[in-house]
Amino acid sequence: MSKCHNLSNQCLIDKAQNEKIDLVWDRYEKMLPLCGFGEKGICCRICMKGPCRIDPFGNGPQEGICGANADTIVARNLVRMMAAGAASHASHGKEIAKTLLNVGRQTAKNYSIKDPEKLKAIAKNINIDIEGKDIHQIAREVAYESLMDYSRFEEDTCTWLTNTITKSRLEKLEGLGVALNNIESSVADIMSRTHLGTDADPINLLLAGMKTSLGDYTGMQISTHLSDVLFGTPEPVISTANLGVIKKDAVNIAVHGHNPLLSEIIVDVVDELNHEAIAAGATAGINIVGVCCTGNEVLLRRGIPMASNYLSQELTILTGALEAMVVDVQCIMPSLSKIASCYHTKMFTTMPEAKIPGATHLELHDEHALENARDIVRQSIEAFKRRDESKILIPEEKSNIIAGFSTESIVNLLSKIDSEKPLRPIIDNIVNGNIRGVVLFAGCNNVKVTQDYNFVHMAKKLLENNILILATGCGAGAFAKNSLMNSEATKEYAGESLKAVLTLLGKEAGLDVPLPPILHMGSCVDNSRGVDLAVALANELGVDLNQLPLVASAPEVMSEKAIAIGTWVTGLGVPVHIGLMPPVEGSPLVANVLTEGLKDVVDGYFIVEGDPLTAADKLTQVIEEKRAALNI
Ligand code: BF8
Ligand code: SF4
Repeated sequence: MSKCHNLSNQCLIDKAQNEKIDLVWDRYEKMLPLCGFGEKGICCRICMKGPCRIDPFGNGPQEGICGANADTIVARNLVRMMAAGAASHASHGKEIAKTLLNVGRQTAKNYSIKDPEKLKAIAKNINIDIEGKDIHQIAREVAYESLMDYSRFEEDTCTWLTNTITKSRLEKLEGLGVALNNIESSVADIMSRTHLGTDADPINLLLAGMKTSLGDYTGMQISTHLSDVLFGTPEPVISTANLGVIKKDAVNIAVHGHNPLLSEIIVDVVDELNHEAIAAGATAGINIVGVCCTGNEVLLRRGIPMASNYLSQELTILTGALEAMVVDVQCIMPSLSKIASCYHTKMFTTMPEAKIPGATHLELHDEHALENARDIVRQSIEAFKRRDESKILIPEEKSNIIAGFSTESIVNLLSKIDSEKPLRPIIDNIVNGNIRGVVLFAGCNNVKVTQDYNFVHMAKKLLENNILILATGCGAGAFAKNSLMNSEATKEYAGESLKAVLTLLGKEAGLDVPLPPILHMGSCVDNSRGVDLAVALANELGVDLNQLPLVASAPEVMSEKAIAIGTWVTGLGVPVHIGLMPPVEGSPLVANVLTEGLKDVVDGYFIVEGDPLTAADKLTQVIEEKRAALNI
């Protein structure tokens, strides 16, 4: 078995070439040069008089056939991206809320309330009186109240927005008219106002975009916290990451996508079916591995190893040792089914809204979830028998990681040091400068950047500058795969004062080793955990979010969801770095609003910087400016 020492597992890319299988990088090459109009956001397909495109050099048309100019077209396209992101995160949350409702009604027999204390804490937080109510009634009421955020017609602000941000931030957002009352109507509003001949004012459009992006945030809060109720709140857990987690002697099943409703149940049935895998010749039994955010979900709660983040998802099949690729929703390359057909790998789709030609559709239903999971595992065991040994190439690389840093687990850990005020040790170290600030890394991989390169190089520089890092989504995947989420990374990369703090905190919290310098907080929807921690710190310090020495970064940004996330983070007052320019350059006005104008309105703004080391310097500078303004 040969070794891969490349960030992108080069040996499997070479293998694909030998086997004449196109991967994401090949398809990208074939697509070049990319359409310049599309890249700048100045093509419009909103009606059938077009498509229209604006000449960015000023020689050709400056207006579409209806008279829409570049500003209108760019703003319309951009806010439609935000609405798509919000719809994705919101529907994820809605599925989880509906499952909680069914658990409350005791009709979802395959799910249960794994963290009743968290359910009660949520009820309290969203002003539901729990006195004298049994746990199922509380579940029903919490689920109903959450589902109201999708269906409210009164003008009251969404419950999960109102109760999760600082008071002053809420007032600011309400004052601007962007604190929404209903997630789904905010998405519908974008679709309606961007229809031909409705909203042509770029600023008005962008404000609506901010509103729907806050709907994205609201949906994420619901997804994260109700998932914790159903599947457990993450606690620190030790695991491994990268393609080396795929085992030659096991029935390997990858769970991929975002929604933990099926993957959790698949993990549940492993023990009972392990003997069947062994009987089929897989001496190591069944090995579940994670891809993308479903992977993050089961990593945090169950310690399931992480095989891949977004860009290398196809490579899991190229190992020749993957029996099944089980997907739910979002960020699943349609190419997977074609590549699976070149191997013995079974590909399963499981959600009614996400079918892929060539895949076996085995739909997940509440009442049959266990049977569905057993069926998938048994078909995977059958697939194992059809393996072609000559096609197996599993890279050896895998990194040890510590994951599972929910806000609750951080507070629990720190309460061993100060039970009265658990966040105090972090705050004291931020105030005294041992920790200069915090960067939350989120977002995707993008084929326009060498996979994980920006994440890794930015992080190393920031750690050296004594900046603590939180991570979610494919950012967390990048750090996990590249050995940046363990105690050794603290010793190797953290600056002296950060290293001392993490060593001391690890010791005082009863661990033998330093805390990792990058805390894995979960999947993309778990960016809500980062907000929860920031809100707790802000409240403790008596400041608003925009005053904290805190910055977010998505250095390999790609998806519409990431655009929505970045936008609401700016809405919460926090600067956001992105490593690639979104499709807005065709309108200097819109580009300017995002990088400058937003600052005056919501305090947050976008910083666009492609070079990771320069980006790290810029973020360090922002953090130092925030510190100076706080007089610390
Ligand atoms: O929700 S980071 S590529 S997997 S969109 Fe997708 Fe981007 Fe990855 Fe998770 Ni988030
Ligand atoms: Fe062209 Fe206007 Fe139709 Fe867009 S909406 S395609 S700019 S005519």
